Amino acid sequence: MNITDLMTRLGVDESAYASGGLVVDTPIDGSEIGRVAPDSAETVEAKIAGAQDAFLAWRAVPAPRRGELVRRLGEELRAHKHDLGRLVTIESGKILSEGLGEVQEMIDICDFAVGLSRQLYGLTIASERPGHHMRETWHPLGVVGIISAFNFPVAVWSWNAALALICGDPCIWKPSEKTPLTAVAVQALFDKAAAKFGDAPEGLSQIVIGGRDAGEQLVNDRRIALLSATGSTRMGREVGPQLAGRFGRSLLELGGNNAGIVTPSADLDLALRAVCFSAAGTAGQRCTSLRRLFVHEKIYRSLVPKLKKAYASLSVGDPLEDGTLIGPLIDQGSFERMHYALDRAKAQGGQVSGGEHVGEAGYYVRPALAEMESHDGIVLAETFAPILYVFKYSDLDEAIALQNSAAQGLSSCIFTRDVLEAERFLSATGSDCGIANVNIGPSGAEIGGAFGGEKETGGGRESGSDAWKAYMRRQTQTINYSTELPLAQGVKFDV
Ligand code: UN1
Repeated sequence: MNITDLMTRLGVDESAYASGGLVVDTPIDGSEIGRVAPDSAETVEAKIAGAQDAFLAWRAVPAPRRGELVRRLGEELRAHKHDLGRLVTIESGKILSEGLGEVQEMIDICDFAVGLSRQLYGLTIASERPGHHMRETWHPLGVVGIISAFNFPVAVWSWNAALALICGDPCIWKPSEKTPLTAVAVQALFDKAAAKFGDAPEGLSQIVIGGRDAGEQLVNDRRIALLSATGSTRMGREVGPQLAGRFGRSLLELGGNNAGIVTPSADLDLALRAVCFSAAGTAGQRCTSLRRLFVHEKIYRSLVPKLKKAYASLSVGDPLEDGTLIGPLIDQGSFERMHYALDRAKAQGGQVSGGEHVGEAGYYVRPALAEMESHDGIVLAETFAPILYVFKYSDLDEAIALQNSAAQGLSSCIFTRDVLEAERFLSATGSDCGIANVNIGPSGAEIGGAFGGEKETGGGRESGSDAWKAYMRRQTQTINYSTELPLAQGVKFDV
């Protein structure tokens, strides 16, 4: 697959992707699309030092001016949406509409961050002491490390980087080794925006190409004030304690095992479409993908056969082609893990339909449904593939309890037209996830809300709402504008 024209239009020099030790393949047909040069420990060190220098300058630039850089980044993304979206599809295998959607998500967070750059509000607080006042001010934090996964190769960077930049923090990004070309292209767009901006310090946003060693270097370096890591719970279990050991801040976006509940009052046609998009779409490779579906016994027999029929009709194939709904899995490892999970589901007594390998080159699969009797074993593991485990339930409380019994707590949803059921699901005793939806699937969140989840999902929040606070340090300030020195809590200390 020739990507030279695409890269040229994105402003990437051939030397950045045509030679180097890391070979990049497209999951579309397994062919080579580029080679990038991995960083060494020395180059990573130099990049961290450069980012730290950039921090000392950038933190003093007024936040609305920092916002101007992010505005320009958003403009570059708008102008190159089609090319970058296509590159996302070629490198990650998601269908073109989703590749473009991912770039739109980047544009959206840039817009959000630009507005935020004129806010970053603190509080003023009443002081108990006469002639005093208190306030809370948010200051830039330091260098932000970003480790991202293959499935959202560019959007997750932008959720972090757009906020970090307006908050006064430089970024160092280690993309997935499976998707470095999109990162190289985004870096070129950032460089273009920075050149138009004028006086952005060198080293404000950089990429590091590498695997585990490069990631660990970021994790262990005290100059990385915040490390935002997206990936498996296994990765988070290593990264979290290492960061905690040096009192570094972490923002973890780890695994999900997202569930949906379909109640008897649900609009079944709507639920069916939402389930297909969220469970089979993106070939089940979103952290928000729907993996477990609880269907009430009264509607099980009308919904599940329809779902099977819809699944059989979903077009699987080249993600660049119009009409394709499901692209390939990222690689052979994913394919093997999917089949391992389906074998385990069958061994647990599950009725499996779908899951077959489709086509020749590339790991294309038909999405699978597994009707399960027991909610245990493989069902409790996150398999990054289009497998939907389906269960029959009779009591809503029982379905919510089963949903919450997964170790992860990212996203969840209920399909119902009964306000009591919807509110019960959203209440303190309902879903225990970071995201809870009514009459939409668990995936496809907008950037305006805080994104992330509880329990083994890691607890981090990125993107909208007040997620920006993770990228700043809070300072409580008390100012005495009197000539007296009254002490708090009535303490007397007369000298
Ligand atoms: C991810 O899968 O890592 O909510 C992120 C969604 C997207 C983001 C997914 N907006 O599905």
